[in-house]
Amino acid sequence: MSKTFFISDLHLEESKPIIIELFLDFLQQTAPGAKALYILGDLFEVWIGDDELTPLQLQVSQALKQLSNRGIPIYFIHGNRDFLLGKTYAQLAGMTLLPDPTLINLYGKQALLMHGDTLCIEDVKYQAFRKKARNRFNQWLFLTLPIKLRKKIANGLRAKSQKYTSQTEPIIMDVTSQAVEQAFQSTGVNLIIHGHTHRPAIHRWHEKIRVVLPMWHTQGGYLEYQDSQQFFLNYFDNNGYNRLT
Ligand SMILES: [Mn+2]
Repeated sequence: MSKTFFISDLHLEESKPIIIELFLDFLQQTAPGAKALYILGDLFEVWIGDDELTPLQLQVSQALKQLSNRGIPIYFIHGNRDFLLGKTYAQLAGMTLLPDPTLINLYGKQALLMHGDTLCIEDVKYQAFRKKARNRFNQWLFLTLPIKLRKKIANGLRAKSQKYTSQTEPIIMDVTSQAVEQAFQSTGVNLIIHGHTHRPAIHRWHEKIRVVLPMWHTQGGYLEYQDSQQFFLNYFDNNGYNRLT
């Protein structure tokens, strides 16, 4: 049986050693059983450029590279946290960067992969920020700044984002049905896989399926998609596995 794995929203950072450990474990024990691994954004909580790697970033790149060396291709779509992750790091980690969104052929079925933030169009303030942050010139400018200053700006943005998230209605920050419909219609797919909202679920609407990947807060989780077109959201912690169909 062949299967493909999808993960997102690990938000790796030094202050969450349990999640780091779960992920390294996943890469060593579980991911080698997959035909390919897709990371759909927010692998890291913060990313300010490829030019100065933290011990965590280095450790993760080595673990990813090990998996890729075992013959498991790894694909990466940027999240709203790690959108500055560049080709240098991707190469180091043995990952192939993909645009958001990306269409893939999943065992004969077309699937649309995305981080998911572009589906949250009701969040006007975030979308305005996203437009600025994804502007190539702005990114180039940011990356020319000294690392210390970049860290300061990133921390400021993070604090602002946390405050904003805590003060904004969750429904505003969720996907809107209009954007979801548009994504289905414009691509003609029946399957969308994304993360970002931290509301893991398998939504079914007639023949259309939208899988929202789990975030890694207290446990790990991933989508296992089998060549039989069966799929599962699997959760695990140090004590074992749980499966949600
Ligand atoms: Mn996100």
